[in-house]
Amino acid sequence: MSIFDIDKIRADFPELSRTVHDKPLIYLDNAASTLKCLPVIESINAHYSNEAANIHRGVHYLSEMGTIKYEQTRKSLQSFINAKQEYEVLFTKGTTESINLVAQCYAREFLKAGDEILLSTLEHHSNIVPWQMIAEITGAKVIEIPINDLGEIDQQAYKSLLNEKVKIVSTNHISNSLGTINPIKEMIKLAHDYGAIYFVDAAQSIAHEKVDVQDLDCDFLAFSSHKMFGPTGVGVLYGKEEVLNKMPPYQGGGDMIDIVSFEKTTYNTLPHKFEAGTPHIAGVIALDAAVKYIESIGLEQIKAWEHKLLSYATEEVSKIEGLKIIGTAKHKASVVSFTIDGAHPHDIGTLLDRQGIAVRTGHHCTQPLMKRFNIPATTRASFSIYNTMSEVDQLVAGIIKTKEFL
Ligand code: 7TS
Repeated sequence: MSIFDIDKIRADFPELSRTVHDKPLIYLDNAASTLKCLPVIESINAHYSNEAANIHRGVHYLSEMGTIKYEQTRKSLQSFINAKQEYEVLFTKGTTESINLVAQCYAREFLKAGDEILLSTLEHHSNIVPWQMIAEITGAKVIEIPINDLGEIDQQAYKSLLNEKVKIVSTNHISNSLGTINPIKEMIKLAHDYGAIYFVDAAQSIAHEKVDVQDLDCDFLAFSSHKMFGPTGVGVLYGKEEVLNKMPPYQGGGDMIDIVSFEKTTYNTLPHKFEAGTPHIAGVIALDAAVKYIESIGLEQIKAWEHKLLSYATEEVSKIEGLKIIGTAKHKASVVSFTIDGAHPHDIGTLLDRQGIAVRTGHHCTQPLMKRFNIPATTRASFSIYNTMSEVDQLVAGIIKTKEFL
């Protein structure tokens, strides 16, 4: 698609034509999960209607065809994130499981008492709690990298926290609550100068920004299919070959073994070593359709459109009296989080919902971040490729109406 054709894109997402409370749906909860495009829906339907069978173990036609398609998604993802090797792309259940896998198989194995793990205030709970669980077991310490009032990671503080005891730095690429785009390439280089490995939580960037793991030089990177128009229950963990090879397996079971005996079991090579049991076959195959869909539009075009939406939404909501945007970083993705004087976000969300507008309200699984801004919650509108300027206008009108009601 050479020209960004919003009508054509909207037609690719059937859910956009439904109503909610008798109003046309305005879906602004894309940071939580995106809607699904037709090629993904058709892929799921085709698999279960005509192609269902287990993979990696049968010699029969359907099993072999399923294996080829499943492995095709790995190839597409390798190229999508520019991984050096296909087997550096592992399938998981989602970003959360990818982080837990690295915490369990890398941190638990290699960290000892006194070692340090740096995480920023911006992190989602899934990029905090797994590390805390491992810190408790190993005696390592989790240390917070602070942010400034704009919601940007304090780079001076980051530099001063780095030392030889730091073994892992883990941050998101883009904050789910505020939309801050973090300068991870520079941060990764600094971590490597001290011999630490860097984990990138790319859950919020994968459908919005070009992610190139070789250019970033990150050691691990994770994302979820459901935030990039793909099915739920599928995620990706990228890891550098040499690091993945050092790690013990995550779960034991079928597919991850080489030879099993009661005396001694040996493990399979990458990527199978980390993929025990029957995976979400239909979901992984449909993820290929999602990757190809994003590529057919192009991340540069996606970014440009979403940036227009962000600028317009920021400008328009800022005019509303008593509304305060939380997160005003210089580099931001299409997320507008806000509070309104005298109105609880839960009430704002409920009243917007009555008008067909889906936003998320709450702490967005970032309680330390809410504490940093001294607020319990925000209302968050997060945009995707199929949103329009007219929907921004309706959001603004909806907020004004809600304010009058409250
Ligand atoms: N990391 C970030 C930055 C996220 O935004 C999320 C989900 C996760 C990790 C966890 O991803 P999962 O697919 O394993 O659940 N974020 C959100 C959100 O902002 N609203 O709902 C889920």
